[in-house]
Amino acid sequence: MRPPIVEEGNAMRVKFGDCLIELVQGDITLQQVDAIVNAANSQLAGGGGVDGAIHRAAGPSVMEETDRRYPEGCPTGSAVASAAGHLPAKYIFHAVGPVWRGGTSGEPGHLRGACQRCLELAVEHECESIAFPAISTGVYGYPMDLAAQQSLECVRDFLQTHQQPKLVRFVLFSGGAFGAFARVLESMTDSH
Ligand code: AR6
Repeated sequence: MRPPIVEEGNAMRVKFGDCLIELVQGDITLQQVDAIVNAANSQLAGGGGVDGAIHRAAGPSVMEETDRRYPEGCPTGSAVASAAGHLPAKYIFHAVGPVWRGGTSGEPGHLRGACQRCLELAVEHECESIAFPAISTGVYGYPMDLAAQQSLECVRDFLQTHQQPKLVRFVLFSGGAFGAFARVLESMTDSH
């Protein structure tokens, strides 16, 4: 049976069992969810893009915590958790996506691994809701449509197996990113 699709403005929701995948256009630092995902680097050193925005909004306690708990950083294709400082969320999951090198250097597996580890962390930390940015699609150069395919497939497969977290939201910064994710999510509902 096709799951219901609800579209209103730049928002789209699709139910998978008891769980919801939601796409919105906006700023991830403003999301009222249990956990937000950061697109970090493997040194957890901070940087520009969404990483810079999250650390600025959360305050210095987050970097202090990641320096203390993860002095070795985090490997590409995985993620680590911290508290969320001044943000409305309870946790930040710092995910390290791959740098795009043409697609034959294991990039899809690494993007999926980072996404899946965040979902596992959400379950371990009893998060009912989690918000992702489009990991790797900025400085790391991953093509938006391919990133949307990997990320959404990862979430769909995880929800079908685990039935949690109840809400997985992708917060897309631009209309183009929103459109790319919406096309992939819509195509998934056809084969569901
Ligand atoms: N909310 C949601 N999405 C955002 C926001 C925001 N506030 N700001 C940017 N984006 P990027 P990457 C989008 O470059 O490619 C950093 O320096 C942005 O438009 O932040 O994984 C890290 O320290 C893009 O679609 O992350 C790493 O060194 C997406 O977030 C490196 O960049 C990801 O872009 C990671 O590169």
